[in-house]
Amino acid sequence: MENIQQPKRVFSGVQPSGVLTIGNYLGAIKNWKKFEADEFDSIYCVVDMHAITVRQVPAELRRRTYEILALYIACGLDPQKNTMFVQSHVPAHAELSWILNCYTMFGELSRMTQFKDKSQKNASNVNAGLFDYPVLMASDILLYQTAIVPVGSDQKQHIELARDIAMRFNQVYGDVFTIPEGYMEKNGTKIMSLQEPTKKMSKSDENENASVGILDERDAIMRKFKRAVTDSDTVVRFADGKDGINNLMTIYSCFTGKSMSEIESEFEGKGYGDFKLAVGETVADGLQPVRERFNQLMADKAYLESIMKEGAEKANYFANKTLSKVYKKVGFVPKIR
Ligand code: ATP
Ligand code: LTN
Repeated sequence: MENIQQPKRVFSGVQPSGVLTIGNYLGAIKNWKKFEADEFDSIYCVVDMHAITVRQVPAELRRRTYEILALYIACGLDPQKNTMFVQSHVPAHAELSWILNCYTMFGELSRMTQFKDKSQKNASNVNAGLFDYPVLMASDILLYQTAIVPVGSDQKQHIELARDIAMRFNQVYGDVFTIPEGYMEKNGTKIMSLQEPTKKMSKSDENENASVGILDERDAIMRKFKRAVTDSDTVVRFADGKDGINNLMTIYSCFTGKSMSEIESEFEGKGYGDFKLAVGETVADGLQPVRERFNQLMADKAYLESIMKEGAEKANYFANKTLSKVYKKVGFVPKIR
């Protein structure tokens, strides 16, 4: 008999915790398009439950949840070919999370660098959810029997933990979970701050010149690139210690598809000023269609809601299959109907 291969499940998510940056775009969303091929079955989530690990203004959280969904589509994802949904619409995420908490060690969570960073940044609100964040993320991934998780490199440690939890559970109960693998591009998995190029560009950075938003206007984009921190050298080349220039070259390369040596030749004999201008223009041009599509989508809430609804129905179906299996394995009495 012909061996019909099951499509591989792909899962990823973004928090509606701020305005998305070109870091989120290049490190994550832009790369998801390739998983629309037949051999994959992709699910993208707006992880609102993760977002509340840091205090959010409710009306803003609601608006941003719509915005992230609109951005998924505006960045090129076809809602017919991908399942898109909102995390809090699928209760199984919270339910599995509780179970997996009992299979995750305190020591493991204490070692998570994101927890350490965020505890420092939010010193007055180091809540249990912030500590437990990676377990909810493991639940997101494992509920859908995910094989591939496309993310930026800052999420590597969380994916490793999700794998460890899955293996630990499977060792006790048999093959319940697929063991997921992180997927990172060679280029663009860590876009750096334009102001402190040794730090990751982050949507929650207070310095607005540090990050470029996917929805920034052309003027703002040009201004931010003009002000980007570089070095005292004058040659556009990719080299150790040239963090600012390396970062700008990476961004330029992601938008144009040019290699580092092609970029070096293109700007031979030209100064940083010309280079920054070119990067700004390329980024502004590249994002223009995204911004236009985004504005159209945000004007049609009913359409976005129809996608959320359909996505949640599919996601609930898949997620509940895994959750029932887990409940049975750990010894819970099935619901009496
Ligand atoms: P926050 O600053 O609120 O912690 P964030 O900007 O890190 O958020 P997330 O929602 O946590 O964004 O991440 C969404 C996706 O974007 C993840 O896959 C993450 O790895 C990726 N990502 C975030 N920042 C960058 C960056 N600077 N470079 C590349 N990828 C990134
Ligand atoms: N922690 C992730 C967001 C996230 C995620 C996920 C990514 C939550 N659940 C599941 C991939 C798969 C972040 O990017 N900060």
